[in-house]
Amino acid sequence: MNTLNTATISPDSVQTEQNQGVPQVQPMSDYEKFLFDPKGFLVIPNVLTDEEIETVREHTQTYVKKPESLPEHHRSPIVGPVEFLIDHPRVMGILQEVIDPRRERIRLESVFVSRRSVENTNNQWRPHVGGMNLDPSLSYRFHNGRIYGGMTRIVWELNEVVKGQGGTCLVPGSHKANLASAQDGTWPQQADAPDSGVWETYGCPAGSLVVFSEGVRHTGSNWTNPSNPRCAILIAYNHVTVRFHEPKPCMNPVVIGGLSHPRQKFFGDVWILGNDRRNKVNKKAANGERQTEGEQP
Ligand SMILES: O=C(O)CCC(=O)C(=O)O
Repeated sequence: MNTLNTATISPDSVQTEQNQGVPQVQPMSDYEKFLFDPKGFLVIPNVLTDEEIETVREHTQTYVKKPESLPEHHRSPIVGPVEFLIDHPRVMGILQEVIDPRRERIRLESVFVSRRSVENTNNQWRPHVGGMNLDPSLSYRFHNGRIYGGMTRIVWELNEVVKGQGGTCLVPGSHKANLASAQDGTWPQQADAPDSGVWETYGCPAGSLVVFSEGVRHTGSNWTNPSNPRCAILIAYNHVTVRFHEPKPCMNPVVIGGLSHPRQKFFGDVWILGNDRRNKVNKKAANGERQTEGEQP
């Protein structure tokens, strides 16, 4: 089980919370919220600097092609020099708006590297999800002036994406569709044709961020851009009370233990009381305070 409490402490994680300062958050603008709510997705160009893009590309290449050359606790797409992506200020600003304003109520539940190219002839067109969904894992609701979203996908595009040539395709508004639902098997087949007219996609420079509610109907698409392949890191976050994906082998206790302590918390287990209690006990221990009986983490 890849939970916080089973993580192994490695040399990279010895910094304490106190000396790492308060995590930075860049809030969504009102206009971004206005767009995200009805459409269910957003594309934010040029989020990473050139230097950051190079660092992430280099780590991704090594992780994909020669994972054994990395230390064991760096064998994952979002660790080592790249762990800043986990709680990038732009990402936290979005997640704290669409999942929960409290950082400790957000879990990171899945990650993978997406590579597509003109040479890869496997059909990438596999539409999934769509329709108003009240299951907690994929739900999306607007209530009392704020969004309560479930699984939220962050896509870091590390190479240029040319519009219509292989980026993710999405049906805007489909997370709010009332008359058809993927989970009930009533999504109209004709809408899933790539040329049905309901699909939207994007073009963006390397280093851009795409975010979508997993409740939106979406699919990968065939890469037809001969100038560069797709190289992207896709991360799924969810509310701490639910879990959709099984634990990813690349986010095992050794890897999680190699993260800085605040980032390890994104991999806590799916409960609130236990996590809160453990946080309090760990804080007391870090402050050198005595623990009362039964307060073991
Ligand atoms: O690879 C893509 O473009 C789409 C990814 C996807 O289908 C998903 O995140 O569920």
